[in-house]
Amino acid sequence: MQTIEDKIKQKAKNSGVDLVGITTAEPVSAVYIKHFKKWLADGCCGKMAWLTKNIDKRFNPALLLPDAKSVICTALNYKSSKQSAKIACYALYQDYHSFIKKRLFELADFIKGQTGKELKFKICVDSVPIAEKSLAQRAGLGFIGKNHLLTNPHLGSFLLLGELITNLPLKTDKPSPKKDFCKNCTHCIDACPTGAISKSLFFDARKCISYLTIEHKGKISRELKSKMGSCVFGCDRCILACPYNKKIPVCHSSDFKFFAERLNLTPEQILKFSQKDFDTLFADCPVNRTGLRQLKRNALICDKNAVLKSK
Ligand code: B12
Ligand code: SF4
Ligand code: SF4
Repeated sequence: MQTIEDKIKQKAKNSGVDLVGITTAEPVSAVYIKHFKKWLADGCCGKMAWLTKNIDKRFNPALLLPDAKSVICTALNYKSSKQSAKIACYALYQDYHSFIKKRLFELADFIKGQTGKELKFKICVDSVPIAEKSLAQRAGLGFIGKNHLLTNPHLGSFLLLGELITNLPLKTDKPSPKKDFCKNCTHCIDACPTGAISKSLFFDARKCISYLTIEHKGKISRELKSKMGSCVFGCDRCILACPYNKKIPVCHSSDFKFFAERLNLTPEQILKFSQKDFDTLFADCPVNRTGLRQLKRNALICDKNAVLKSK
């Protein structure tokens, strides 16, 4: 007979996500908390001041939902058959936040129907203060690689995460084994143009092109500008370099809409965009939150980098 856990996993997979695992709502490990606090104290979060808020909630799902007993962790494979060197792969699709949230709301309704009990729940996709990768690792979805991404040994790290915290006690899955999956590999570190990830395993968001192009509103130093290459929005270098991503299937969820028209955009085209062009192309996309002004700032840097490269 199918258990409630089996039914939940089946339902989630039928809705389009690729991985599902269950963990308790206990706080994340003391090592994680120590590491996170040191990371903040060292200023590695740059201007992402929101990361310094709701710290206790980030470490403890039960503070996000009173009576929380379990966390259902999901991951969506978003590898595409074609990639762009300018726009990060996840932004070639519709906005994953609303896509995953919708599936998790449906999952909550399903659980209510199956158990007949009152279900308290909280849905988290990226923007809620919660340690998503750490919980996913504890739910057995994968390991955290040297590129700092949650990586599944069979599905790689083109994965977007979402969680459903519930007051329903559920049988949990085994955490991902604590073995060294990366071994001697340093492909991601070698591929990172700015040294944001390094052999010291220290992630410096201030140097990360993803941070610089998406989150950072102010000026970018000349040195970092030159290292941004052609990245107009986000960066996939440390994902693309990972051997775990070489033989994985592409995104199978046909409902997760892919916008091929975002693939071959040039910095020159972006620099000529009107607000209407921008709104039309990025209406349902994470690029939308970054805004046209910042996208043009990034495009100008990439345009100058291309001119310098051609000399
Ligand atoms: C802030 C943030 C960023 C920041 C900082 C990134 C970072 N690595 O911390 C910036 C803007 C740079 C960023 C970039 C990207 N992001 Co982001 N980001 C987040 C966010 C909102 C919080 C992460 C956070 O708390 N960071 C602070 C650090 C201290 O904590 P941590 O990430 O939990 O990682 C620590 C632990 O994992 C610990 N650790 C534990 N075990 C191990 C083992 C090893 C070997 C190592 C090295 C470390 C380690 O060390 C880490 C560093 O201190 C999460 C969503 C969420 N709520 O969790 C998404 C999230 C991490 N981002 C995501 C994505 C997709 C990206 C990009 C790929 C987007 C892009 N293409 O441009 C890049 C990847 C950059 C990278 N290599 O990490 C996904 C990652 C999915 C996955 N497979 O892991 C998430 C989970 C969003 C989601 N819901 O899917 N992001
Ligand atoms: S996203 Fe780009 S800049 Fe950031 S750590 Fe990965 S390779 Fe380095
Ligand atoms: S590229 Fe190599 S070191 Fe980096 S996450 Fe993948 S396996 Fe680990």
